[in-house]
Amino acid sequence: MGNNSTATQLSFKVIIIGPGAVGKTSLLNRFIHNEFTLKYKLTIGVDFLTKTIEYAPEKFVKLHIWDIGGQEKFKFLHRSFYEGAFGALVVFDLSRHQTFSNMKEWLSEMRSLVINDIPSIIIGNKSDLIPEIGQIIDRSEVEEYAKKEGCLYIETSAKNGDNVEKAFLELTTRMTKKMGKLVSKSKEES
Ligand code: G3D
Ligand code: MG
Repeated sequence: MGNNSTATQLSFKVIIIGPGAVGKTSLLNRFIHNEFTLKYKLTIGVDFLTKTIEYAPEKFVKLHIWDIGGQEKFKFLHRSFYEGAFGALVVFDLSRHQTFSNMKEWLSEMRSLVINDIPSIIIGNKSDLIPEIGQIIDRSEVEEYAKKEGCLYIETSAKNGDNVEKAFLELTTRMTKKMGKLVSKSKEES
């Protein structure tokens, strides 16, 4: 094969998790806009969306994004939901304090079910409400927690779009870096 060979397109499974009504589906809709195919997976009851993004000039990856949908409560389904995930967005709601501690449980459950450590971003969503209701969750506490867990922390608004694209891009960058490391490691070993 010469230089003309077309590279196979990378694709990653990404999961979006967190307590109910924090805005997971809204974030996904905001990110995907109208360029989405919605396939409802009856078997496991999750929404599955696909989007190809250009994460660097001329570099594309396809994201298969799994939204846990209304199945948050059915813990026995979580294992198959997590299977094969290569990146995660872990969401809480900046307007409801309880969702911050619930989100921590989601992150630790994910860590117990996903075999390898996968790039994860903690998202505080509904930042558009802060001017109205004030900063009810201490940002430095969230940042400290995120750092301890090795995650980036980003505040988003699915409503006005703030930082939504950024969150997915940051996650993609981390996943491609991780993939690059895995590839070079396997080359060293062979
Ligand atoms: P979920 O998928 O995590 O369960 P949804 O959450 O995306 O269904 O959103 C739950 C509710 O929060 C929805 O309101 C939605 O409009 C609202 N929401 C989602 N993201 C934002 C945001 O960034 N800002 C604000 N202000 N609201 C948001 P309803 O009233 O339809 O239940
Ligand atoms: Mg939802």
